Amino acid sequence: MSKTALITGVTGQDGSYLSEFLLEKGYQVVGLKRRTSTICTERVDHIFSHPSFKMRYFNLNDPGSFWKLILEYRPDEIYNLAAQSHVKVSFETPEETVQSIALGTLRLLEAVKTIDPTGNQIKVYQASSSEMYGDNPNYPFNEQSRFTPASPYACAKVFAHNLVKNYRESYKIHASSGILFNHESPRRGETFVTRKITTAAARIKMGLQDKLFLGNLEAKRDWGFAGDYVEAMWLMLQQDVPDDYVIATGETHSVKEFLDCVFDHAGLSVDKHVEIDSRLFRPQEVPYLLGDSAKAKRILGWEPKVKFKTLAKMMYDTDWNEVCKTYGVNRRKQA
Ligand code: NDP
Ligand code: GDR
Repeated sequence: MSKTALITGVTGQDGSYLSEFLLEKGYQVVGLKRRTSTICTERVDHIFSHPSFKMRYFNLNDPGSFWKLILEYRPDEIYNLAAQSHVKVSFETPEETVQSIALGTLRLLEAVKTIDPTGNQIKVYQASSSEMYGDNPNYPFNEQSRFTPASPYACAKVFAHNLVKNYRESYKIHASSGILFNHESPRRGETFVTRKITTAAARIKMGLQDKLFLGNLEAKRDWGFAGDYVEAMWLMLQQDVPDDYVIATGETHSVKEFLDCVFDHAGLSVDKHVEIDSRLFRPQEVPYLLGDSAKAKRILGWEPKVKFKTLAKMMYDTDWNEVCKTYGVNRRKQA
């Protein structure tokens, strides 16, 4: 019998890669999406008619909506990916952020604990984040490193992370948290810095815009490829014992390095096209993130495959091809 997985946040970057990954493994995938005023399913449209894929409405702020779905599908695995996931936006909408991440996770854990009191049937994956380390200066970060969250988003993720541990220890539910460092892809949301850079570079190259406005270029991130990271989520739920795992590349690069890499590849001048806009700085910054995923390598056998420069070029090339498809070959020749 094939396994059934429920994925919250299926319309997001990770939800789409994880759905593909699980469908290839023969899972029945039930993707949960919230209602939005415009259709925003483009990341999963290509699998919509797959016979093992279903999409259902839910909302993390509406516990009844996922209680019903857990009872209806009796999933083997639940991947809790839904969240207001933008760090800077979390300073502007802290309550929505905390509701979706902290209370959303609590509601999900309560449902699992009550529906599966033995903890034998449902395994849960929680999307924890490297943002939880905040401005802790003692990198590289592993599962023992101290959390010093520096945004409402990170505070909510720490809350959810601690809850998962607490429910695991108190009620023996099989819940694991992946402390994932930044992971990107051509499907990354356009307001995160990597994709903002690659979409703008492609548009500048095509002559559709002239300037790219950015905030802090000095911040350093441990950037990996989302396609590699969803495998780690799945591996965590295949273990007999639930636990926490850091998932990272072990390399860190500044925003400036990512920008230079993309603009070099596109044949564009940073000096001519990029300007700093103070409105894009955050009330508190996370200056330096570097992960140590030795535990994931040792226990899960997981290692990242895609490297920094390959990732940056992959993202730019996809955006460039998209711009060419939309605006035509003639314009491409002029660019
Ligand atoms: P995205 O922002 O791409 O996707 C987030 C998903 O959550 C979307 O499907 C969104 O729906 C949904 N969502 C937001 N709020 C609600 C709500 N109240 N109820 C129901 N659904 C909601 O994030 P990613 O795919 O990049 O990340 C997945 C998870 O992993 C998130 O929890 C994120 O915080 C975490 N994470 C991400 C990292 C990364 O580098 N990508 C690193 C570490 C952790 P809609 O499409 O309608 O907006
Ligand atoms: P982050 O990703 O905050 O690390 O959270 P983001 O790409 O938003 O920022 C990375 C760094 O770039 C700097 N920056 C800018 N950021 C954005 N978005 N826009 C800009 O114009 C800009 N200019 C500079 C930021 O200040 C920051 O230092 C992501 C999200 O996916 C979270 O959900 C996840 O938990 C963490 O990664 C790990």
